Amino acid sequence: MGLHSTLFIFLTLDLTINVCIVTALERYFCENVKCSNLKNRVCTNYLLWTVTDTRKSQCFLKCLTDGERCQAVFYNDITRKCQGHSSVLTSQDNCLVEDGTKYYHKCTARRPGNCQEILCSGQDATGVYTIYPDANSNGVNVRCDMDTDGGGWTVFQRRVDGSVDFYRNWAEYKFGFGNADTEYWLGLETIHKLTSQANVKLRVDLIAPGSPQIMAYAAFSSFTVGDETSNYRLTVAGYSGNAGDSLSNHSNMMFTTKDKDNDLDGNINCAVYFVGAWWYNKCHLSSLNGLYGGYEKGINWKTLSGSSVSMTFSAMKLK
Ligand SMILES: [Ca+2]
Repeated sequence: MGLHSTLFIFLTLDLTINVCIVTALERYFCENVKCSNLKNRVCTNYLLWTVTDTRKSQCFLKCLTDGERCQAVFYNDITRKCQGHSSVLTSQDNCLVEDGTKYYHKCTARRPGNCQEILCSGQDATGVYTIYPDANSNGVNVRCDMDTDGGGWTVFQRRVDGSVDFYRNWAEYKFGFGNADTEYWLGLETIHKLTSQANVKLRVDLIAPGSPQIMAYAAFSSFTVGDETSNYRLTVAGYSGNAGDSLSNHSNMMFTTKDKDNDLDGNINCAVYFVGAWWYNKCHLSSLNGLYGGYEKGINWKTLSGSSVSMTFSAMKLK
């Protein structure tokens, strides 16, 4: 009788402790709802270990005791399979998970590199966020478009009201200017870093004036901006949309500002002539950093509105 009582007390204590552990562990892990139940993807790059027939709390505990090495886990409530991962997944990663598998990352997991990673962490409201495009750098504020075409878009150029002067020099275009709340240019250095990953897409949203005004977009399935030694050379391809393609014509061009002429026109500096800064060739089909409201030197996207009409809104975004 005495032995049974002792066992009973032990089991009760054990259960109590377990409940406490579960509660505590749950606080360390955030379910990544946007990245749970993804199918047809393979994540072997980051797989640290697999444990079968285990409870979720034990799965979390194993990841925690693995320290910094383990950043995230997949756990399947049905098969009770637990997989530890060395990295928080991004939109660039391929993951293969079974039906019912959920993805959890440490709530303190590494800082987001772009808006897609912010979306993956469960923050799905359009607004200004801090991203860390370079692991060694300080954060930079950007506007994240979480609504358009699946969300997760990192906005790197935005014109809304003409409140920010875009007729700027090389250094300013290199490092960025303006305010992510209103109008800004993120900076060629940061854009270069953000397009250094594989499979980056570009989307350009535009509003042309008129009554009614015309909303249109141009999407490109591939987009990169080279480093400074290439003069931030643009490569863009794979147009779709309804604004017309006013950018593929600029692919392979270098960036030109009023103080650095890299365009193909031997007589003029296109940035000076058109009061902008762009990947001009000789000179342009598009010039979205042109003069706000400018006539013929404005924010042009010629396939939508010709050369004299200036857009009242433009946003360039990538993911
Ligand atoms: Ca020139």
